[in-house]
Amino acid sequence: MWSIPYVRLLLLLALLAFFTGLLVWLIQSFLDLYYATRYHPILGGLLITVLLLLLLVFVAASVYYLFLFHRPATSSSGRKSATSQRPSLPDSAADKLRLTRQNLAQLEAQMAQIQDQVARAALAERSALLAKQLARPQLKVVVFGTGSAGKTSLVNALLGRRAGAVGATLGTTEAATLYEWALPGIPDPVQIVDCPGILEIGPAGLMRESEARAQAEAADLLLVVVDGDLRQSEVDPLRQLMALGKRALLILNKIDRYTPEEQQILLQHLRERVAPLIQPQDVLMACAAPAPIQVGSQTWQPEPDVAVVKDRIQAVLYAEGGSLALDNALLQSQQLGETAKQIIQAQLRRQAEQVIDRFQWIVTGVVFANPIPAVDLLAIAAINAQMVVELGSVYGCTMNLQQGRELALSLAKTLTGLGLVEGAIQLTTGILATVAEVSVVGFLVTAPIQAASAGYLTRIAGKSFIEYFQRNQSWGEEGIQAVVKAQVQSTQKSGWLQDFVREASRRIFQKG
Ligand SMILES: Nc1nc2c(ncn2[C@@H]2O[C@H](COP(=O)(O)OP(=O)(O)OP(=O)(O)O)[C@@H](O)[C@H]2O)c(=O)[nH]1
Ligand SMILES: [Mg+2]
Repeated sequence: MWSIPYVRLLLLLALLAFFTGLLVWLIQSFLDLYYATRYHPILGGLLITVLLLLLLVFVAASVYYLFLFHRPATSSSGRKSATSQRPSLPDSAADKLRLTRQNLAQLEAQMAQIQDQVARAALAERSALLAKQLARPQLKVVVFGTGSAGKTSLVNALLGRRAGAVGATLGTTEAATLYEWALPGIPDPVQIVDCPGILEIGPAGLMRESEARAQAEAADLLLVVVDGDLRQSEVDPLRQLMALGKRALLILNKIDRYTPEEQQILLQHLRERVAPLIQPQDVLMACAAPAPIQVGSQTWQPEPDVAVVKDRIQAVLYAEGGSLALDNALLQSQQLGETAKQIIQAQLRRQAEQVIDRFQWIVTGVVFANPIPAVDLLAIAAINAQMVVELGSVYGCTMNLQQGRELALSLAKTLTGLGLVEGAIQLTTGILATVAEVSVVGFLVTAPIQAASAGYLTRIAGKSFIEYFQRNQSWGEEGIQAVVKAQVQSTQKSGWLQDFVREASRRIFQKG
């Protein structure tokens, strides 16, 4: 059979021959025309120019198609299709290494901005570990799965010794345990990590699960152990790990509990469930600690059978170990950068919220002290201008009061355009009516209503500005209105206004 690249080459040659013939014919025709018109002052030159242009187009098109032909075709089989959900990484080892180092350097700068010492120390520890790993790569195989699936039994069987305690109850392995494992054909000893089980209930179970997940995230190769069909609650963490770019083998353990027919059905079913995250050849069966068999009055203890799993691990690490380690280091460095970014964002948000908090109370106090018949957005915008400047400085954007005023005014116009002023008055009137201490009768109530509405609108404005600064001083594709509406919805959903009105009536209105 002819291979596809060979057919493509033939097709390309045929096309080239056809177009060359066409070109020769064209040149001949042009030459004839040229000879016929060569003494004409304009037509002769024009024909030569057209001919040259045509030649240029032909050469450019040929170069382009030759380049396309030589580009490596993306394989539709093998690991690529199984990992279609993996993040894309550069091809060359040097690029991966360079990017990882770059990310680690960036992380240093990010860590310097983090105020929370615990979070900073945790990041520093992970980053130091990764740097050490880069300096002296050692492959890490992590055994992951639900409690009692037989993870420790599998580790023991692979190592050929009783390394970890095995037990029928959930939670036998309480902390991740690392063993060195010399595998034939793999230059350095591999690290194999036995994890506590996931999906166990209670605070201790949750703690153990988070440790198992952290280990899994650092794995070069994951062994996901199950002892039956996969539950949806098991598929979800698997999907998350695959999305992080993890390479995994799925091990159906305890196959001595099934007949050969049942084993095949289960295996087939599992292969379908995890496709395309895990390739069929990476879904394997094992019998890590077979139950003893009673033969008459005798008890016979069969040997563990994990040879298929061991062979596959060896083959994967042999063929892909180097690139798996580099991919893993790069992915981990990206993830650390992302975590640091989130911590910094949360920290900035907290600082920004404090600014908003302060201004919402200033505005409420000022409006309460100077009640006027209608909410005066212009007056509020004048105070909010300072809030915008302070919020900008939290996010590293220096702006003067005039710029702050312009932004505050444009937001005030949006609030009016969306009918939020009337909305705020209605909402606060309703809530104030339920706050027994404040009289809702007559003109007296105007001041609290105006004041609480102004405080609420200031908060909406402030939260909208957080979005604006977080997006590098942009309202995003959907514009200022969409941002404001989203803030209104989230503030209403949180029940913040009720608490605020109650607090305001206690702190300000009753004293007024
Ligand atoms: N029949 C059978 N039982 C097995 C097999 N592998 C493990 N077991 C049993 O399953 C139970 C749990 O085994 P462990 O290896 O402790 O399981 P684990 O996944 O490490 O459990 P945790 O550490 O609690 O999360 C033990 O009673 C084992 O004897 C197997 O291949 N066949
Ligand atoms: Mg265990």
